[in-house]
Amino acid sequence: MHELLREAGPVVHLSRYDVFALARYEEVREALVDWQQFESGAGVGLSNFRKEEPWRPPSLLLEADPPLHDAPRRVLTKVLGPRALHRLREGWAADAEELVDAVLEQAEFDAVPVLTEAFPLRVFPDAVGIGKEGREHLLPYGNHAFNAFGPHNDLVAAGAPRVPELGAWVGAQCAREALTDDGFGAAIWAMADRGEITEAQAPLIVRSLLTAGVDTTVHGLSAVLYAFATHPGEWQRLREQPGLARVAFDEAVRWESPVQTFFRTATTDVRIGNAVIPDGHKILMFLAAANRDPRRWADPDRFDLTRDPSGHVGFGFGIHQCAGQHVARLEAEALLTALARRVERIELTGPTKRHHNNTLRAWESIPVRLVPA
Ligand code: HEM
Ligand code: OVM
Repeated sequence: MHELLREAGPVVHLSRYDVFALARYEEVREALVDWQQFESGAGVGLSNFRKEEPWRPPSLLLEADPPLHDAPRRVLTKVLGPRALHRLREGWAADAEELVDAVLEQAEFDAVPVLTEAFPLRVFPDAVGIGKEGREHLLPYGNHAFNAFGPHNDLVAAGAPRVPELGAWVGAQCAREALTDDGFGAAIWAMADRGEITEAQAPLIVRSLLTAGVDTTVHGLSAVLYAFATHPGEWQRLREQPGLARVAFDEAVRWESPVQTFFRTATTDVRIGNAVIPDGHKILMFLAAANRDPRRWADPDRFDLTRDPSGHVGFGFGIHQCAGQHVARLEAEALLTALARRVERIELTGPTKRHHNNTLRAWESIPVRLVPA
């Protein structure tokens, strides 16, 4: 389908939803960068916030445009930046080693619950600084948030009944009093004390971390694990050169695009090629199609550690480019490094199963055997 969309033209009108689809690398990247003509404030899903009520108060990051976007973004850039993450590095590496040691006791297991969900859930909520109670709500909440970008189908309907309960729990975790004094959450509140953001903005910025920070890394780690399970030669390469862990993760994000799509809204009539996207219409950016566009990538369907994946749009591009990408890379580096040290081969032992989500390309089950080194 992605190939058909790319080959149909630089922009494709999808009549069922009256949206304009971009699937080529150049056009997707151009739309991501051009926040003036392609706004986020009307929502980055199918629904137009100017006409339809959002399912929760909009994100101050994802669903905001400059100048409102500026201060929250500056805050997250600092809070999730290299200096803050450096403090977590050793601890996360030790956590990964401990987890890998423990799973090597089992002959065969499902890598999704046991590794790719377990690791982010072990390190990320503590790094934000939320309490120990209720953490089982994080994945369902994030899953629903990614479904809620639309379309309004059975997946959204199935998640809707739990929104009051999950939303109330997430909201409560964002309060200053609910957060430890040494995490990302406290650092966001400290920015409010310094006047960088208001006290009303702080909890919503914490909410962004709890919404976007768990499911994404789970499915990103699943993607890289599945890639290695099905590309044993690339696993050997990583074992010989563990310094490739970060490149491997970015290549997996390019190859699989755990976040498949985001929308924008045209702020004026926008010409692309010979077509005009009318003011107020929705633009659907196929990040995954752009990440495999043969116009940009040689042999795009290959998972290949020798390629330079930089420039992929799996984390977006421009002013909204993923604020948590360094967190995601650090988690991946910790887990892959621990695995590369101890595991000779990753073998699939049964059929894998997809997890269906409107926005995420995700796994429900990846049965594996890890052959110890
Ligand atoms: C934005 C993907 C992990 C927090 C984005 C965007 C993408 C993305 C494509 C751009 C949205 C747009 O242009 O409209 C991913 C992927 C991840 C990941 C593939 C993991 C493999 C994380 C993590 C966090 C996070 C771990 C939090 C710690 C955010 C936030 C934004 C964002 C707050 C909004 C930034 C803004 O609008 O300025 N992410 N993400 N993400 N991501 Fe991530
Ligand atoms: C947010 C957010 C950011 C990125 C992705 C996302 C549900 C949410 O700021 O809440 O997906």
